[in-house]
Amino acid sequence: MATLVLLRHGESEWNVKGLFTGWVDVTLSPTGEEEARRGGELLLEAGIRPGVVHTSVLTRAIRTANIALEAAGLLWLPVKRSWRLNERHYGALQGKDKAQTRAEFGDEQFMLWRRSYDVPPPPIADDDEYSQVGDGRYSLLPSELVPRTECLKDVVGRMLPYWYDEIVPDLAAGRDVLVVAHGNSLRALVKHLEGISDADIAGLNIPTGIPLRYELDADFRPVGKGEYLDPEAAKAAIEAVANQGKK
Ligand code: DG2
Repeated sequence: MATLVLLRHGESEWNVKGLFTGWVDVTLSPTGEEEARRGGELLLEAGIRPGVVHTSVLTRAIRTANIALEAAGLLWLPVKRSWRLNERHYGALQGKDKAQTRAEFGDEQFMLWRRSYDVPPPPIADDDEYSQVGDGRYSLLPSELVPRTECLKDVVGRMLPYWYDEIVPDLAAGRDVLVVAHGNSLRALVKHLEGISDADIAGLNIPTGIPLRYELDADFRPVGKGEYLDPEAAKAAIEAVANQGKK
């Protein structure tokens, strides 16, 4: 049986400001750094010893992994990074205030953009200050493959090849795996793992900095639901994510 741990990065500077972030590369807030440390301590306390770590190519996930691994005494672990674990690209909403967007477009449209499975926000213009076209970290991706917007279905589509081609082989090699990523890229992975329907995934929110543990069977399917290593803290934090944009 293999152990898989999913960790959303600690609170980012734009999470604090209530801005849609997506592929914009913001760093952790001081609280986020503390959450990352606590995340590492929770791994240690639970006796979880991953053999390999996977992160997105965004600073908030990379720094969370580093801080958590240091706290767990595992800074030496091999780490693999991929844009396929990046946050969902939030299109033209990137850099916009969530509460203002909700007030301007109404609750229904706001929640469609944020949580529907297949409605992407409007695409971002290539010359927008928050566009990723020309960002050197995606230089191996043809420009037309750099997303201008994504819905969760798009994230499932670009994340799953990474799950099958990079993460499952690590699990198959007998290593426990830690994945440090984002609210929506992890929602996409949890949807796949737990077989959550397109409609029900709207109700799933992932808190920052609290490790979510799965025990997997021989086919790399969870034997039960994911368990947060600090269930009480997770409950409150999930509520806070669900309520973002309500001011
Ligand atoms: C948040 C998620 O992503 O926002 O892009 O704003 O996990 O990288 O902080 P993260 C963003 P919501 O979909 O929860 O509004």
